Amino acid sequence: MLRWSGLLFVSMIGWLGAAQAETVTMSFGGLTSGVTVYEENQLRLVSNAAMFVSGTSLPDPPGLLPSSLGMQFTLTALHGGTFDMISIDIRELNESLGPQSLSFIGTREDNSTVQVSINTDGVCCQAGDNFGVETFDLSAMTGLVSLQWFSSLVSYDDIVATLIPPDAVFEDRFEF
Ligand SMILES: [Ca+2]
Ligand SMILES: [Ca+2]
Repeated sequence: MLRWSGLLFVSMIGWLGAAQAETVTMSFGGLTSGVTVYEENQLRLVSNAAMFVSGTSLPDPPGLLPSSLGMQFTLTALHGGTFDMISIDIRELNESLGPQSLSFIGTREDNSTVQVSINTDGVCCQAGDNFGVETFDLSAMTGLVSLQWFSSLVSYDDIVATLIPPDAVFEDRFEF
């Protein structure tokens, strides 16, 4: 008669159907002036100075108005995975300022970085011209754990990103 002389371990490792990637937008509908943390749709934006509400001269008010030049913004995601940037809407604070330059720095899980620099066109802020808002393509920035930038003389709206779920590993161990 066959007898177990010891313990038999069976390890089962499999892939669950991965959760779907989801594209979300931070459109600042719940922003209140004076905060340094704002969360919307699983995205978290943290600043080192107060964020103000930009209530006018945007196609989809409100937006985000920085309280000081050069203040730092850090965008992260709350869903536990990484995120791919898609775009951000930016306009100059007023027409006399001319084109504004910004550099976005994305950090990946392995601490490598990817940078995208943009320049606005200097045109602002007529209603017939989308208030001078431009949508900037940040889709080169994929697999991020954070996105960081220092503000210039601009306001912001509609930060769009795709949330990439963490790898869903199913592991179970049976003991007989
Ligand atoms: Ca908005
Ligand atoms: Ca513009």
